[in-house]
Amino acid sequence: MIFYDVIGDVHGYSDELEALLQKLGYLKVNEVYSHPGGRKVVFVGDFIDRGPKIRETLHLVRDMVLSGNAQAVMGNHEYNAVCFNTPNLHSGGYYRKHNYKEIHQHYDTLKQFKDFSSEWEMFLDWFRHLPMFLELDAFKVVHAYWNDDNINWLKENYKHATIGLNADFLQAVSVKESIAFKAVEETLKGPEQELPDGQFMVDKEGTERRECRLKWWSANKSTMGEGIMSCPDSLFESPMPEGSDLKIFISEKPVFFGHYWLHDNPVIENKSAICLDYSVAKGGKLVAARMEGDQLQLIY
Ligand SMILES: [Mn+2]
Repeated sequence: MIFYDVIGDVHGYSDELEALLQKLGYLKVNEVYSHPGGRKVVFVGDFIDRGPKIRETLHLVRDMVLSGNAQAVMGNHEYNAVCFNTPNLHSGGYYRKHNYKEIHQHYDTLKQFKDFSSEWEMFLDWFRHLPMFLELDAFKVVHAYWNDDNINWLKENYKHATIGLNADFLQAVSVKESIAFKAVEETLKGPEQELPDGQFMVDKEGTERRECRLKWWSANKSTMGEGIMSCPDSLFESPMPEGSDLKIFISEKPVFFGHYWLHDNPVIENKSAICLDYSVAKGGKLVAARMEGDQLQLIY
């Protein structure tokens, strides 16, 4: 029986990652972190962008994966990096635009790999072959959202170990409204909820948006304040818009995910769906879920 520690979004904060691994009892042996009791780590993705030590983070995580001490799923930032670096032979350019917005989001990674381009190619190739979900004996892992239809589509169509994110796959996903687009977009970025007419929220880039991130894992969706992220104050007590998915997510095996930039102290709201992203890249905490049989503990 192998026991696991699932770790949230690292975003280039390798010092915090090392501190957490040490707290969890992992030791650096022959340059790679491993656990003397045979425990393994699962990473929920989003290793790059934002933080000061992106290269160090990637080396640490990839070395743990290649030596069998960890598994990792792809985050939207790894997916975006692959798209940013893959030429679109159908319409020119790349599968992710190279405008100011995209460059700004990706800037810390570009800067830190400026003199290490062949190393960056190696990591990009590793990203191309990361799974988008994991289903283990006792739990499941995904970067943003577990939806059985999306996961089943990925099982059939995304062969991470062999083909991975090749140009054909990226082309299929680039067609908005396709099943491929929905499966990848929602799995890596989560489902969205449209606000009622005339309402909008202001995102972290200062852009007005009618689409909000749906708190799909929320154990209570009776008001918009509980059902969506960054809910405008004026809508906090309003009921969720008609047609919203108000079902409470239930899963026999807990689903661990990251992506949502939660803050305050880590809590388990819904035992079926547990977010581990507590915004280490915004002064928050890097969080692990320690699984021991049926026991689950958040460590940070
Ligand atoms: Mn993310």
